[in-house]
Amino acid sequence: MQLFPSALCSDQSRANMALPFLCLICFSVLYYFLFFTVPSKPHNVQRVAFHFQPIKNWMNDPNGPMLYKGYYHFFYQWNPYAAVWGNITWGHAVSKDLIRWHHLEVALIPNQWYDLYGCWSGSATLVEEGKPIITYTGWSNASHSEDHKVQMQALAMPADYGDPLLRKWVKAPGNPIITAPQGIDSNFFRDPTTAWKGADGKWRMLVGSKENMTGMALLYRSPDFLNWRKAITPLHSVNGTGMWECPDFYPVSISDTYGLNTSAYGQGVMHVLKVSFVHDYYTVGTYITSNDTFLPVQSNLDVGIGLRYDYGKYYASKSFFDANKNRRILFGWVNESDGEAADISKGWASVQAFPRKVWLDKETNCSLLHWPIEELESLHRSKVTLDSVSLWKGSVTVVEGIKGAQLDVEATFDLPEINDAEIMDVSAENAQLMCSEKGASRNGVIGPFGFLVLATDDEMEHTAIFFVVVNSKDGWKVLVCSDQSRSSLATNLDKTTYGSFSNLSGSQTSVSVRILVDNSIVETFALGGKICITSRVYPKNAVGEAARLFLFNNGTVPIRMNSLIARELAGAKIDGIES
Ligand code: DQQ
Repeated sequence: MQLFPSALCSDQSRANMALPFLCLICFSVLYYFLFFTVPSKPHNVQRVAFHFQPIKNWMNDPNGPMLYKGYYHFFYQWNPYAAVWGNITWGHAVSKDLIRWHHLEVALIPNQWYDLYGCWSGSATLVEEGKPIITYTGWSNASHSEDHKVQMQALAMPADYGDPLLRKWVKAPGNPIITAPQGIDSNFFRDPTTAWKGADGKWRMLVGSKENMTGMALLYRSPDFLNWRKAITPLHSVNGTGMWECPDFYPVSISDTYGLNTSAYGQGVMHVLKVSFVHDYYTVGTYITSNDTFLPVQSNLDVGIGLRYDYGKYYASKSFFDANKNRRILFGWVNESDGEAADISKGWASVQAFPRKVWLDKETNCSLLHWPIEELESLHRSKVTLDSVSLWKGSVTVVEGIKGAQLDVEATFDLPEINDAEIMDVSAENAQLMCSEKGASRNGVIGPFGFLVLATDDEMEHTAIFFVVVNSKDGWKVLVCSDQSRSSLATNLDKTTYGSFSNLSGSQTSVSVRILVDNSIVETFALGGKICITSRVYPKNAVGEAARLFLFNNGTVPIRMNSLIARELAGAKIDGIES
Protein backbone atom coordinates (compact mmCIF):
# COMPACT_ATOMS: atom_id res chain seq x y z
CA MET A 1 0.00 0.00 0.00
CA GLN A 2 1.32 3.36 -0.88
CA LEU A 3 1.46 5.24 2.36
CA PHE A 4 2.36 8.48 0.74
CA PRO A 5 0.63 8.38 -2.55
CA SER A 6 2.23 10.58 -5.08
CA ALA A 7 -1.06 12.39 -5.35
CA LEU A 8 -0.26 13.82 -1.95
CA CYS A 9 2.26 16.02 -3.53
CA SER A 10 -0.08 17.14 -6.23
CA ASP A 11 -1.58 20.64 -5.94
CA GLN A 12 -5.06 19.25 -5.62
CA SER A 13 -4.19 17.10 -2.59
CA ARG A 14 -2.35 19.98 -0.97
CA ALA A 15 -5.46 22.04 -1.27
CA ASN A 16 -7.53 19.21 0.19
CA MET A 17 -5.21 18.95 3.19
CA ALA A 18 -4.98 22.70 3.66
CA LEU A 19 -8.72 23.26 3.81
CA PRO A 20 -9.45 21.65 7.22
CA PHE A 21 -6.27 23.21 8.58
CA LEU A 22 -7.33 26.63 7.41
CA CYS A 23 -10.79 26.07 8.85
CA LEU A 24 -9.26 25.18 12.19
CA ILE A 25 -7.21 28.39 12.20
CA CYS A 26 -10.22 30.47 11.17
CA PHE A 27 -12.35 28.87 13.83
CA SER A 28 -9.70 29.47 16.53
CA VAL A 29 -9.30 33.11 15.50
CA LEU A 30 -13.07 33.57 15.45
CA TYR A 31 -13.41 31.85 18.84
CA TYR A 32 -10.69 34.07 20.29
CA PHE A 33 -12.31 37.25 19.03
CA LEU A 34 -15.79 36.20 20.07
CA PHE A 35 -15.04 34.98 23.54
CA PHE A 36 -11.86 36.72 24.59
CA THR A 37 -11.73 40.10 22.94
CA VAL A 38 -15.37 41.29 22.84
CA PRO A 39 -16.45 41.54 26.48
CA SER A 40 -20.14 42.38 26.39
CA LYS A 41 -20.80 44.69 23.47
CA PRO A 42 -20.03 47.74 25.61
CA HIS A 43 -21.59 50.22 23.23
CA ASN A 44 -24.92 48.45 23.03
CA VAL A 45 -25.39 48.34 26.77
CA GLN A 46 -25.17 52.13 26.69
CA ARG A 47 -28.04 52.44 24.26
CA VAL A 48 -31.25 53.25 26.04
CA ALA A 49 -34.35 51.09 26.14
CA PHE A 50 -37.26 53.47 26.71
CA HIS A 51 -35.83 56.87 25.79
CA PHE A 52 -35.98 58.37 22.34
CA GLN A 53 -32.88 58.06 20.20
CA PRO A 54 -32.19 57.74 16.48
CA ILE A 55 -31.23 54.38 15.06
CA LYS A 56 -27.75 55.74 14.41
CA ASN A 57 -25.61 58.88 14.29
CA TRP A 58 -25.72 62.24 16.01
CA MET A 59 -28.82 63.93 17.43
CA ASN A 60 -29.21 67.19 19.34
CA ASP A 61 -32.16 69.55 19.95
CA PRO A 62 -35.78 68.40 20.00
CA ASN A 63 -37.75 70.31 17.34
CA GLY A 64 -41.43 70.90 16.60
CA PRO A 65 -43.17 68.33 18.83
CA MET A 66 -46.91 68.28 18.13
CA LEU A 67 -50.03 66.17 18.01
CA TYR A 68 -51.62 65.80 14.57
CA LYS A 69 -54.48 63.50 13.60
CA GLY A 70 -53.88 61.19 16.55
CA TYR A 71 -50.11 60.91 16.13
CA TYR A 72 -47.44 62.59 18.18
CA HIS A 73 -44.78 63.97 15.86
CA PHE A 74 -41.26 64.52 17.01
CA PHE A 75 -38.48 66.14 14.99
CA TYR A 76 -34.87 66.44 16.02
CA GLN A 77 -31.58 67.91 14.88
CA TRP A 78 -29.88 64.97 13.18
CA ASN A 79 -26.69 64.31 11.26
CA PRO A 80 -27.51 61.46 8.84
CA TYR A 81 -23.84 60.81 8.09
CA ALA A 82 -21.92 60.67 11.36
CA ALA A 83 -22.06 60.48 15.14
CA VAL A 84 -20.80 64.05 15.49
CA TRP A 85 -22.62 67.36 14.98
CA GLY A 86 -22.85 68.50 11.33
CA ASN A 87 -24.98 68.30 8.14
CA ILE A 88 -27.96 69.17 10.28
CA THR A 89 -31.33 67.89 9.04
CA TRP A 90 -34.70 67.42 10.76
CA GLY A 91 -35.12 63.76 11.68
CA HIS A 92 -38.76 62.76 12.10
CA ALA A 93 -40.56 60.10 14.12
CA VAL A 94 -44.17 59.42 15.10
CA SER A 95 -45.77 57.75 18.07
CA LYS A 96 -49.18 57.00 19.54
CA ASP A 97 -47.98 57.22 23.15
CA LEU A 98 -44.79 59.34 23.19
CA ILE A 99 -42.75 56.25 24.13
CA ARG A 100 -42.92 53.76 21.27
CA TRP A 101 -41.63 55.57 18.19
CA HIS A 102 -41.44 54.88 14.50
CA HIS A 103 -38.74 56.70 12.57
CA LEU A 104 -39.81 58.17 9.24
CA GLU A 105 -38.01 59.84 6.36
CA VAL A 106 -36.06 62.98 7.20
CA ALA A 107 -38.44 65.95 7.15
CA LEU A 108 -36.05 68.76 6.17
CA ILE A 109 -32.69 68.58 4.49
CA PRO A 110 -30.34 71.45 3.68
CA ASN A 111 -31.03 71.86 -0.03
CA GLN A 112 -31.97 75.52 -0.54
CA TRP A 113 -29.72 78.56 -0.78
CA TYR A 114 -30.99 79.84 2.57
CA ASP A 115 -30.39 76.59 4.53
CA LEU A 116 -27.41 75.21 2.60
CA TYR A 117 -25.35 74.46 5.72
CA GLY A 118 -28.12 73.16 7.92
CA CYS A 119 -31.78 73.19 8.88
CA TRP A 120 -31.45 74.34 12.45
CA SER A 121 -33.83 74.31 15.35
CA GLY A 122 -37.42 75.46 15.26
CA SER A 123 -40.97 74.64 16.15
CA ALA A 124 -44.34 73.55 14.84
CA THR A 125 -47.51 75.60 15.10
CA LEU A 126 -51.02 74.34 14.44
CA VAL A 127 -52.47 77.24 12.46
CA GLU A 128 -55.90 77.61 10.86
CA GLU A 129 -57.99 74.41 11.18
CA GLY A 130 -55.16 72.82 13.11
CA LYS A 131 -52.87 72.59 10.09
CA PRO A 132 -49.19 72.45 11.04
CA ILE A 133 -46.46 74.78 9.83
CA ILE A 134 -42.81 74.35 10.73
CA THR A 135 -40.72 77.41 11.53
CA TYR A 136 -36.96 76.78 11.48
CA THR A 137 -33.62 78.49 11.08
CA GLY A 138 -31.72 78.17 7.83
CA TRP A 139 -27.96 78.40 8.17
CA SER A 140 -26.33 79.60 5.03
CA ASN A 141 -23.66 81.86 3.62
CA ALA A 142 -23.93 85.49 2.69
CA SER A 143 -22.39 86.99 -0.42
CA HIS A 144 -21.20 83.51 -1.43
CA SER A 145 -18.55 83.67 1.24
CA GLU A 146 -18.20 80.52 3.30
CA ASP A 147 -16.56 82.58 6.01
CA HIS A 148 -19.60 84.71 6.58
CA LYS A 149 -22.40 82.44 7.66
CA VAL A 150 -25.84 83.82 8.42
CA GLN A 151 -29.01 82.60 10.07
CA MET A 152 -32.51 83.30 8.78
CA GLN A 153 -35.97 81.98 9.47
CA ALA A 154 -37.92 79.77 7.09
CA LEU A 155 -41.22 77.87 6.85
CA ALA A 156 -42.17 74.36 5.77
CA MET A 157 -45.61 72.86 5.23
CA PRO A 158 -46.83 69.28 4.83
CA ALA A 159 -47.13 68.17 1.21
CA ASP A 160 -50.33 66.31 2.09
CA TYR A 161 -52.41 67.44 5.07
CA GLY A 162 -54.45 64.26 4.69
CA ASP A 163 -51.46 62.10 5.66
CA PRO A 164 -51.53 61.71 9.46
CA LEU A 165 -47.85 60.74 9.36
CA LEU A 166 -46.91 63.95 7.50
CA ARG A 167 -44.15 62.09 5.70
CA LYS A 168 -43.29 64.80 3.21
CA TRP A 169 -42.59 68.48 3.88
CA VAL A 170 -42.32 71.31 1.39
CA LYS A 171 -40.41 74.52 2.02
CA ALA A 172 -42.34 77.75 1.47
CA PRO A 173 -41.60 79.48 -1.85
CA GLY A 174 -41.34 82.81 0.03
CA ASN A 175 -38.42 81.63 2.19
CA PRO A 176 -36.55 83.05 3.96
CA ILE A 177 -39.44 84.75 5.70
CA ILE A 178 -37.24 86.70 8.12
CA THR A 179 -33.65 87.84 7.85
CA ALA A 180 -31.64 89.43 10.64
CA PRO A 181 -32.85 92.97 11.39
CA GLN A 182 -30.58 95.98 11.58
CA GLY A 183 -28.42 95.99 14.66
CA ILE A 184 -28.56 92.21 15.10
CA ASP A 185 -25.59 90.05 14.14
CA SER A 186 -26.90 87.44 11.68
CA ASN A 187 -24.79 84.80 13.46
CA PHE A 188 -26.96 85.24 16.52
CA PHE A 189 -30.45 85.05 15.16
CA ARG A 190 -32.13 81.69 15.43
CA ASP A 191 -34.54 79.08 16.80
CA PRO A 192 -38.09 80.41 16.19
CA THR A 193 -40.69 79.40 18.78
CA THR A 194 -44.13 77.94 18.34
CA ALA A 195 -46.31 80.91 17.33
CA TRP A 196 -49.33 82.11 19.30
CA LYS A 197 -52.28 84.27 18.28
CA GLY A 198 -53.08 87.57 19.99
CA ALA A 199 -56.49 89.18 20.54
CA ASP A 200 -55.92 91.24 17.36
CA GLY A 201 -55.84 88.00 15.34
CA LYS A 202 -52.14 88.39 14.52
CA TRP A 203 -49.61 85.60 15.03
CA ARG A 204 -46.59 86.19 17.21
CA MET A 205 -43.36 84.28 17.56
CA LEU A 206 -39.96 84.73 19.15
CA VAL A 207 -36.49 84.41 17.70
CA GLY A 208 -33.48 83.97 20.01
CA SER A 209 -30.74 86.58 19.77
CA LYS A 210 -28.37 88.91 21.61
CA GLU A 211 -26.96 92.40 21.38
CA ASN A 212 -23.47 92.54 22.82
CA MET A 213 -23.94 90.43 25.96
CA THR A 214 -27.65 91.13 26.37
CA GLY A 215 -29.60 87.98 25.58
CA MET A 216 -33.02 88.59 24.08
CA ALA A 217 -36.16 87.09 22.60
CA LEU A 218 -37.05 89.17 19.54
CA LEU A 219 -40.77 89.38 18.87
CA TYR A 220 -42.29 89.11 15.40
CA ARG A 221 -45.94 89.59 14.36
CA SER A 222 -47.77 88.39 11.28
CA PRO A 223 -51.33 88.64 9.97
CA ASP A 224 -50.98 85.55 7.73
CA PHE A 225 -47.95 83.54 8.96
CA LEU A 226 -46.06 84.45 5.79
CA ASN A 227 -45.25 88.12 6.27
CA TRP A 228 -43.55 88.90 9.57
CA ARG A 229 -42.59 92.26 11.11
CA LYS A 230 -40.35 92.74 14.10
CA ALA A 231 -41.80 94.54 17.11
CA ILE A 232 -39.73 97.52 18.25
CA THR A 233 -39.00 96.02 21.66
CA PRO A 234 -38.11 92.39 22.30
CA LEU A 235 -40.52 90.35 24.41
CA HIS A 236 -37.79 90.21 27.03
CA SER A 237 -34.03 90.63 27.46
CA VAL A 238 -31.53 90.23 30.30
CA ASN A 239 -28.16 91.94 30.49
CA GLY A 240 -25.06 89.81 30.69
CA THR A 241 -26.67 86.54 29.67
CA GLY A 242 -25.36 86.21 26.09
CA MET A 243 -27.02 84.43 23.17
CA TRP A 244 -30.47 83.01 23.93
CA GLU A 245 -30.85 79.76 22.02
CA CYS A 246 -34.09 77.83 21.64
CA PRO A 247 -36.53 80.15 23.42
CA ASP A 248 -39.85 78.62 24.47
CA PHE A 249 -42.82 80.72 25.64
CA TYR A 250 -46.06 79.24 26.92
CA PRO A 251 -48.97 79.78 29.31
CA VAL A 252 -49.54 77.81 32.53
CA SER A 253 -52.69 77.67 34.62
CA ILE A 254 -52.49 79.20 38.09
CA SER A 255 -55.16 76.89 39.47
CA ASP A 256 -54.60 73.37 38.13
CA THR A 257 -52.08 71.06 36.53
CA TYR A 258 -53.66 71.04 33.08
CA GLY A 259 -51.70 72.46 30.20
CA LEU A 260 -52.94 75.32 28.05
CA ASN A 261 -52.98 76.01 24.35
CA THR A 262 -50.00 78.20 23.43
CA SER A 263 -52.33 81.09 22.51
CA ALA A 264 -54.10 81.14 25.92
CA TYR A 265 -53.76 84.30 28.00
CA GLY A 266 -55.73 86.41 30.46
CA GLN A 267 -57.11 85.72 33.92
CA GLY A 268 -55.87 82.63 35.68
CA VAL A 269 -52.86 82.35 33.37
CA MET A 270 -49.16 82.98 33.95
CA HIS A 271 -46.46 82.56 31.32
CA VAL A 272 -43.14 80.73 31.23
CA LEU A 273 -40.16 81.98 29.26
CA LYS A 274 -37.36 79.45 28.82
CA VAL A 275 -34.08 80.07 27.03
CA SER A 276 -31.00 77.93 26.52
CA PHE A 277 -27.48 79.10 27.16
CA VAL A 278 -25.16 76.60 28.81
CA HIS A 279 -28.27 75.35 30.65
CA ASP A 280 -32.03 75.65 30.20
CA TYR A 281 -33.14 78.59 32.35
CA TYR A 282 -36.73 79.64 32.83
CA THR A 283 -38.75 82.21 34.63
CA VAL A 284 -42.45 82.49 35.41
CA GLY A 285 -44.08 85.87 34.85
CA THR A 286 -46.87 87.95 33.40
CA TYR A 287 -47.30 88.32 29.69
CA ILE A 288 -48.40 91.91 29.18
CA THR A 289 -50.46 91.58 26.02
CA SER A 290 -51.02 95.31 25.55
CA ASN A 291 -47.39 95.82 24.56
CA ASP A 292 -46.20 92.20 24.07
CA THR A 293 -43.68 92.21 26.88
CA PHE A 294 -42.96 89.85 29.74
CA LEU A 295 -42.52 90.68 33.42
CA PRO A 296 -40.97 88.03 35.70
CA VAL A 297 -42.75 87.42 39.02
CA GLN A 298 -39.44 87.88 40.78
CA SER A 299 -36.72 89.93 39.13
CA ASN A 300 -34.05 88.00 41.06
CA LEU A 301 -35.32 84.86 39.30
CA ASP A 302 -35.11 86.37 35.82
CA VAL A 303 -34.11 84.22 32.85
CA GLY A 304 -30.55 83.04 33.16
CA ILE A 305 -30.01 84.13 36.71
CA GLY A 306 -32.68 82.06 38.40
CA LEU A 307 -34.24 78.67 37.92
CA ARG A 308 -33.23 75.78 35.71
CA TYR A 309 -35.41 73.04 34.28
CA ASP A 310 -32.76 70.53 35.20
CA TYR A 311 -29.52 70.70 37.15
CA GLY A 312 -27.75 67.99 35.14
CA LYS A 313 -27.33 67.41 31.43
CA TYR A 314 -30.38 68.87 29.72
CA TYR A 315 -30.48 71.43 26.93
CA ALA A 316 -32.39 73.09 24.08
CA SER A 317 -35.70 71.80 25.41
CA LYS A 318 -39.01 72.37 23.67
CA SER A 319 -42.56 72.02 24.95
CA PHE A 320 -45.90 71.49 23.24
CA PHE A 321 -49.55 71.44 24.25
CA ASP A 322 -51.01 67.94 24.07
CA ALA A 323 -54.71 68.55 23.40
CA ASN A 324 -55.31 64.81 23.74
CA LYS A 325 -54.70 64.86 27.47
CA ASN A 326 -54.75 68.61 28.16
CA ARG A 327 -51.18 68.78 29.31
CA ARG A 328 -47.95 70.55 28.42
CA ILE A 329 -45.12 68.19 27.59
CA LEU A 330 -41.44 68.90 27.54
CA PHE A 331 -38.63 67.27 25.59
CA GLY A 332 -34.95 68.00 26.28
CA TRP A 333 -31.70 66.98 24.64
CA VAL A 334 -29.32 64.92 26.79
CA ASN A 335 -25.79 64.77 25.44
CA GLU A 336 -23.21 62.04 26.05
CA SER A 337 -20.61 62.10 28.80
CA ASP A 338 -17.91 60.37 26.77
CA GLY A 339 -15.80 62.02 24.08
CA GLU A 340 -16.19 62.42 20.36
CA ALA A 341 -13.98 59.42 19.60
CA ALA A 342 -16.20 57.21 21.76
CA ASP A 343 -19.30 58.49 19.98
CA ILE A 344 -17.79 57.75 16.60
CA SER A 345 -16.91 54.27 17.70
CA LYS A 346 -20.42 53.72 19.14
CA GLY A 347 -21.92 55.07 15.91
CA TRP A 348 -24.44 57.24 17.77
CA ALA A 349 -24.65 60.13 20.20
CA SER A 350 -27.33 61.67 22.42
CA VAL A 351 -30.73 60.72 23.72
CA GLN A 352 -33.86 62.72 24.53
CA ALA A 353 -34.88 62.97 28.17
CA PHE A 354 -38.02 61.05 29.05
CA PRO A 355 -40.99 63.32 28.16
CA ARG A 356 -42.17 65.31 31.17
CA LYS A 357 -45.46 66.93 32.03
CA VAL A 358 -44.88 70.50 33.31
CA TRP A 359 -47.14 72.74 35.34
CA LEU A 360 -46.99 75.63 37.80
CA ASP A 361 -45.99 74.81 41.38
CA LYS A 362 -48.92 76.20 43.37
CA GLU A 363 -46.76 76.40 46.51
CA THR A 364 -44.46 79.00 44.96
CA ASN A 365 -46.44 80.40 42.02
CA CYS A 366 -43.11 81.20 40.42
CA SER A 367 -41.62 77.80 39.63
CA LEU A 368 -42.58 74.64 37.76
CA LEU A 369 -43.03 71.00 38.61
CA HIS A 370 -41.87 68.29 36.20
CA TRP A 371 -43.05 64.69 36.18
CA PRO A 372 -42.51 61.75 33.80
CA ILE A 373 -45.57 61.31 31.59
CA GLU A 374 -48.04 58.70 32.83
CA GLU A 375 -47.54 56.52 29.72
CA LEU A 376 -44.42 55.15 31.42
CA GLU A 377 -46.76 52.92 33.43
CA SER A 378 -47.30 50.80 30.33
CA LEU A 379 -43.68 49.65 30.70
CA HIS A 380 -43.94 48.72 34.38
CA ARG A 381 -43.08 45.08 35.11
CA SER A 382 -42.34 43.38 38.42
CA LYS A 383 -42.17 45.57 41.49
CA VAL A 384 -40.97 45.59 45.08
CA THR A 385 -42.64 47.67 47.77
CA LEU A 386 -41.25 48.44 51.21
CA ASP A 387 -42.73 50.40 54.11
CA SER A 388 -41.00 51.85 57.07
CA VAL A 389 -37.36 50.82 56.77
CA SER A 390 -34.79 52.32 59.15
CA LEU A 391 -31.54 53.33 57.55
CA TRP A 392 -29.02 53.31 60.35
CA LYS A 393 -25.79 55.26 60.42
CA GLY A 394 -23.44 53.95 57.76
CA SER A 395 -25.91 51.43 56.32
CA VAL A 396 -25.77 50.29 52.71
CA THR A 397 -28.49 47.75 51.96
CA VAL A 398 -29.35 46.10 48.69
CA VAL A 399 -33.03 46.30 47.73
CA GLU A 400 -33.87 42.62 47.32
CA GLY A 401 -36.13 41.44 44.53
CA ILE A 402 -35.31 44.17 42.07
CA LYS A 403 -32.47 44.29 39.61
CA GLY A 404 -31.56 45.51 36.21
CA ALA A 405 -30.62 48.68 34.41
CA GLN A 406 -34.17 49.82 33.58
CA LEU A 407 -35.96 50.96 36.71
CA ASP A 408 -38.62 53.33 37.99
CA VAL A 409 -37.96 53.95 41.71
CA GLU A 410 -40.14 56.10 43.96
CA ALA A 411 -39.51 56.68 47.66
CA THR A 412 -40.35 58.94 50.58
CA PHE A 413 -38.06 59.53 53.55
CA ASP A 414 -39.24 60.97 56.87
CA LEU A 415 -37.20 63.90 58.07
CA PRO A 416 -35.73 63.52 61.57
CA GLU A 417 -35.41 66.40 64.04
CA ILE A 418 -33.66 68.92 61.78
CA ASN A 419 -32.14 71.01 64.58
CA ASP A 420 -29.22 68.58 64.45
CA ALA A 421 -28.41 69.37 60.81
CA GLU A 422 -24.85 70.37 60.05
CA ILE A 423 -24.11 74.00 59.33
CA MET A 424 -23.38 74.56 55.67
CA ASP A 425 -24.05 77.64 53.61
CA VAL A 426 -25.88 76.52 50.55
CA SER A 427 -26.88 78.86 47.72
CA ALA A 428 -27.84 78.63 44.06
CA GLU A 429 -24.22 79.41 43.21
CA ASN A 430 -22.60 76.68 45.27
CA ALA A 431 -25.17 73.84 45.51
CA GLN A 432 -23.51 71.74 42.81
CA LEU A 433 -20.09 72.33 44.36
CA MET A 434 -21.43 71.31 47.77
CA CYS A 435 -22.82 68.09 46.33
CA SER A 436 -19.54 67.39 44.63
CA GLU A 437 -17.18 68.31 47.46
CA LYS A 438 -19.21 66.57 50.09
CA GLY A 439 -20.11 63.55 47.92
CA ALA A 440 -22.20 60.50 48.77
CA SER A 441 -19.53 58.61 50.71
CA ARG A 442 -18.75 61.39 53.20
CA ASN A 443 -19.99 61.01 56.76
CA GLY A 444 -22.55 63.71 57.49
CA VAL A 445 -25.29 64.26 60.03
CA ILE A 446 -28.70 64.25 58.30
CA GLY A 447 -27.52 62.54 55.17
CA PRO A 448 -26.10 61.89 52.72
CA PHE A 449 -28.90 59.33 52.40
CA GLY A 450 -30.69 57.94 49.36
CA PHE A 451 -30.04 55.41 46.61
CA LEU A 452 -27.21 53.83 44.71
CA VAL A 453 -28.46 52.93 41.24
CA LEU A 454 -26.65 51.05 38.48
CA ALA A 455 -24.50 49.54 41.25
CA THR A 456 -22.43 46.37 41.23
CA ASP A 457 -22.81 43.86 44.07
CA ASP A 458 -19.56 45.14 45.57
CA GLU A 459 -20.68 48.79 45.08
CA MET A 460 -17.46 49.51 43.22
CA GLU A 461 -19.57 51.06 40.50
CA HIS A 462 -22.63 53.10 41.39
CA THR A 463 -24.42 56.38 40.78
CA ALA A 464 -25.57 57.95 44.05
CA ILE A 465 -28.79 59.98 44.25
CA PHE A 466 -28.97 61.50 47.69
CA PHE A 467 -30.25 64.15 50.08
CA VAL A 468 -28.41 66.19 52.75
CA VAL A 469 -30.33 68.43 55.16
CA VAL A 470 -28.34 71.50 56.21
CA ASN A 471 -28.64 74.51 58.44
CA SER A 472 -27.77 77.37 56.10
CA LYS A 473 -27.35 81.07 56.88
CA ASP A 474 -30.83 81.83 55.61
CA GLY A 475 -32.72 78.78 56.86
CA TRP A 476 -33.02 75.00 56.61
CA LYS A 477 -32.28 73.54 53.22
CA VAL A 478 -32.17 70.18 51.56
CA LEU A 479 -29.50 69.45 48.98
CA VAL A 480 -30.44 67.07 46.18
CA CYS A 481 -27.41 65.51 44.53
CA SER A 482 -26.54 63.11 41.72
CA ASP A 483 -22.99 61.88 42.26
CA GLN A 484 -21.43 60.22 39.21
CA SER A 485 -17.89 60.07 40.57
CA ARG A 486 -18.05 56.28 40.94
CA SER A 487 -20.50 55.58 38.16
CA SER A 488 -18.01 53.67 36.04
CA LEU A 489 -14.64 51.97 36.29
CA ALA A 490 -13.97 53.48 32.88
CA THR A 491 -11.95 56.66 32.73
CA ASN A 492 -12.12 59.56 30.26
CA LEU A 493 -15.74 60.24 31.12
CA ASP A 494 -17.36 63.42 32.35
CA LYS A 495 -18.28 62.37 35.89
CA THR A 496 -19.35 65.78 37.17
CA THR A 497 -21.53 65.60 40.26
CA TYR A 498 -24.71 67.64 39.91
CA GLY A 499 -26.89 69.21 42.54
CA SER A 500 -29.41 71.77 43.61
CA PHE A 501 -31.35 72.58 46.75
CA SER A 502 -34.74 73.55 48.10
CA ASN A 503 -35.70 75.52 51.20
CA LEU A 504 -37.29 73.46 53.96
CA SER A 505 -40.24 74.86 55.81
CA GLY A 506 -40.64 74.00 59.49
CA SER A 507 -43.77 72.03 58.70
CA GLN A 508 -42.13 69.79 56.10
CA THR A 509 -41.88 66.27 57.46
CA SER A 510 -40.57 64.28 54.51
CA VAL A 511 -38.62 64.38 51.26
CA SER A 512 -39.42 62.33 48.18
CA VAL A 513 -37.65 61.20 45.06
CA ARG A 514 -38.44 59.41 41.81
CA ILE A 515 -35.58 58.02 39.75
CA LEU A 516 -35.75 56.68 36.20
CA VAL A 517 -32.83 54.48 35.20
CA ASP A 518 -32.27 53.42 31.62
CA ASN A 519 -28.87 51.82 30.95
CA SER A 520 -26.85 55.03 30.54
CA ILE A 521 -29.24 57.72 31.74
CA VAL A 522 -30.42 58.45 35.28
CA GLU A 523 -33.18 61.02 35.73
CA THR A 524 -34.00 62.28 39.22
CA PHE A 525 -37.27 64.04 40.07
CA ALA A 526 -36.96 65.17 43.68
CA LEU A 527 -39.52 66.77 45.99
CA GLY A 528 -42.48 66.03 43.74
CA GLY A 529 -40.72 67.37 40.65
CA LYS A 530 -39.36 70.64 42.09
CA ILE A 531 -35.78 69.61 41.33
CA CYS A 532 -34.77 67.53 38.32
CA ILE A 533 -31.29 66.22 37.61
CA THR A 534 -30.33 64.23 34.52
CA SER A 535 -27.05 62.31 34.33
CA ARG A 536 -25.36 60.13 31.72
CA VAL A 537 -23.31 57.26 33.12
CA TYR A 538 -21.53 54.32 31.51
CA PRO A 539 -20.93 51.55 34.02
CA LYS A 540 -18.70 48.73 32.83
CA ASN A 541 -20.03 46.04 35.11
CA ALA A 542 -23.31 47.35 36.54
CA VAL A 543 -25.07 46.59 33.31
CA GLY A 544 -28.19 44.60 32.47
CA GLU A 545 -29.13 41.97 35.06
CA ALA A 546 -25.94 42.69 37.03
CA ALA A 547 -27.15 46.16 38.04
CA ARG A 548 -28.39 46.49 41.63
CA LEU A 549 -30.31 49.06 43.65
CA PHE A 550 -29.08 49.99 47.16
CA LEU A 551 -30.36 52.20 49.96
CA PHE A 552 -27.76 54.01 52.02
CA ASN A 553 -27.33 56.46 54.84
CA ASN A 554 -23.92 57.98 55.55
CA GLY A 555 -25.28 60.42 58.13
CA THR A 556 -25.06 59.87 61.87
CA VAL A 557 -28.80 60.42 62.33
CA PRO A 558 -30.95 57.37 61.42
CA ILE A 559 -33.41 57.97 58.57
CA ARG A 560 -36.73 56.22 58.20
CA MET A 561 -37.68 55.38 54.65
CA ASN A 562 -41.42 55.66 54.77
CA SER A 563 -42.25 53.99 51.46
CA LEU A 564 -40.57 52.55 48.41
CA ILE A 565 -41.95 51.28 45.13
CA ALA A 566 -39.24 50.04 42.79
CA ARG A 567 -40.28 48.71 39.43
CA GLU A 568 -38.40 47.00 36.66
CA LEU A 569 -39.23 48.46 33.26
CA ALA A 570 -39.63 46.86 29.88
CA GLY A 571 -38.05 48.48 26.85
CA ALA A 572 -40.11 50.45 24.34
CA LYS A 573 -39.94 49.61 20.69
CA ILE A 574 -38.33 52.21 18.48
CA ASP A 575 -38.21 51.10 14.90
CA GLY A 576 -38.55 52.38 11.38
CA ILE A 577 -36.36 53.43 8.56
CA GLU A 578 -32.86 54.73 9.08
CA SER A 579 -33.49 57.58 6.63
N1 DQQ B 1 -28.57 73.80 18.08
C1 DQQ B 1 -29.07 74.16 16.79
C2 DQQ B 1 -29.28 75.64 16.85
C3 DQQ B 1 -29.45 75.88 18.30
C4 DQQ B 1 -28.48 74.95 18.92
C5 DQQ B 1 -28.11 73.71 15.74
C6 DQQ B 1 -28.78 74.64 20.34
O1 DQQ B 1 -30.41 76.04 16.10
O2 DQQ B 1 -29.24 77.22 18.64
O3 DQQ B 1 -28.03 72.32 15.71
O4 DQQ B 1 -28.26 73.41 20.75
